[in-house]
Amino acid sequence: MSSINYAEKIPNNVNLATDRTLQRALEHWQPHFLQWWGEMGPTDFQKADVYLRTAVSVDADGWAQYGAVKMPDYRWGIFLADPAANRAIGFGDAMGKPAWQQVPGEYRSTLRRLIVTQGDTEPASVEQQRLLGHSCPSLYDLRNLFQINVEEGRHLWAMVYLLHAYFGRDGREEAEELLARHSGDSDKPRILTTFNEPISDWLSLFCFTYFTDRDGKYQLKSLAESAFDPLSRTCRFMLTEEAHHMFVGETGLSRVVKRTLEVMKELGTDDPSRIRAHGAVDLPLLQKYLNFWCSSSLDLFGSEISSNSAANFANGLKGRPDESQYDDHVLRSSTFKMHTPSGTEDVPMLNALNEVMRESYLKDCEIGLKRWNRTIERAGHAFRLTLPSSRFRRSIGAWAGQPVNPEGKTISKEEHEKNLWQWIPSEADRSFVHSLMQRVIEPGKMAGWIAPPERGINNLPVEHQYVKLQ
Ligand code: BYC
Repeated sequence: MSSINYAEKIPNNVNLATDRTLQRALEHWQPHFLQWWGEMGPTDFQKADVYLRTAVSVDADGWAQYGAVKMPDYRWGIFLADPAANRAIGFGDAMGKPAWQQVPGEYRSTLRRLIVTQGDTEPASVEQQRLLGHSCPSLYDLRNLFQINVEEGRHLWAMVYLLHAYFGRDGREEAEELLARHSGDSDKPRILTTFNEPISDWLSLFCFTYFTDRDGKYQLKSLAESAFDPLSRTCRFMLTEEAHHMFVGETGLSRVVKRTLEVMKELGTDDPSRIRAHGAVDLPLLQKYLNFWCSSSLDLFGSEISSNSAANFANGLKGRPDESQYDDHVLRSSTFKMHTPSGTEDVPMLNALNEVMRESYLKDCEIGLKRWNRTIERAGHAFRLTLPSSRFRRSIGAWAGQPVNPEGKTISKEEHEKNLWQWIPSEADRSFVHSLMQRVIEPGKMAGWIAPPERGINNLPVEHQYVKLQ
């Protein structure tokens, strides 16, 4: 089951050939996807040979094969993790009953909405990043960007497969709509806020892959618990690809910190203007980017108090990441102390699950910061990077629109307005960062604002020509 059939037009491990109607429907969608890729995917690099990995099996070991691929020839397909024998529902009111192989009628529209929302983020991120290739800091980074882009394209395939296979005509229509909405489009924007933010520089890309892809990890893990088994299996395999995207974010930001510290040492200063004049990202500027992308990504968990999250959990549609780590999987009798602008209240745990997930996400985000701060400390500097409070700059939920500073303190509207550009990138900050984004394409060379990676891809040296531009 786990080996992937590449002989077919659409590579898959779901025996697609045995369902001619579904196969035809997906083969009909395939050229629409390729057209979307051509129009909205990375600009101008479609003829380049990119050192990409492609899934060859969904086994834990050795699923990837590496080689030079032109992106439009990437074998996007449908890969589900192997089924777990006799899988039972692991949480909610139907806990212990057999997992569903089909969509129960009463949950059809909610499940479809969850799958569409998940699916919408994948092409959105490709659209957000489409111009970045022109300003890559190295061929190594360019290759990583394209690897992420093709895999996000595959994640779209994952959701489109579910829509086509289990949601009939509505599902097919939704699959078309996934190609019709576009990131930042004023008429048909992407569904979730963060996916309409432009990503026009690599510092933003690294923050996005650090913070937003990590939301992806949490959301996919919670959908991997779903009673709807095909969704669970799809998400389990997607998570193996997601790990690389977060790696790009974490190592990218580590390399920025490293390079900045080198420049600070070289110049013997921590004066931001001198560091900028030397073509590096000063630490307060990096902090602003962290504040921006972290706060935006915190919105992606939804409202603090949510009847959607309660119903999704109780009905078995969406669990908590790593549900088995908890003792109580029904949550009908526990409460959560919730802090909102109107005070502190005990909320039924089921309604607080978005906040529970947001809190554990923030703890996960801390890990990278601790590492970067250790490097900064070792270099002898007092500056520390921090995560903004989950109340800062929120657009969704109880704290939406509240004047709160990055430490989480409510302040006056005037003070908030006056200081906002001290906390998130101002126009001047963004144009400085853009000025650093000069493309470097000599193998092994790096832009001056970022240190080289510690190692190359798949045991190749950093100097390897990861992208052959035509
Ligand atoms: N922007 O009760 P509420 C990834 C909507 S990232 C705009 O507050 P709920 C990736 C919400 O949809 C992971 N709208 O929250 C990363 C709902 O609208 P409807 C993506 C928002 O429903 C990098 C209404 O507000 N996957 O994979 O409990 C690169 C009230 O909802 C936002 C998923 O998100 C927002 N930020 O939870 C590539 C998983 N937040 O439905 C990929 C699927 C909330 O009433 N989605 N709303 O019209 C979900 O599980 C849930 O929809 C959410 C919201 C977690 C997003």
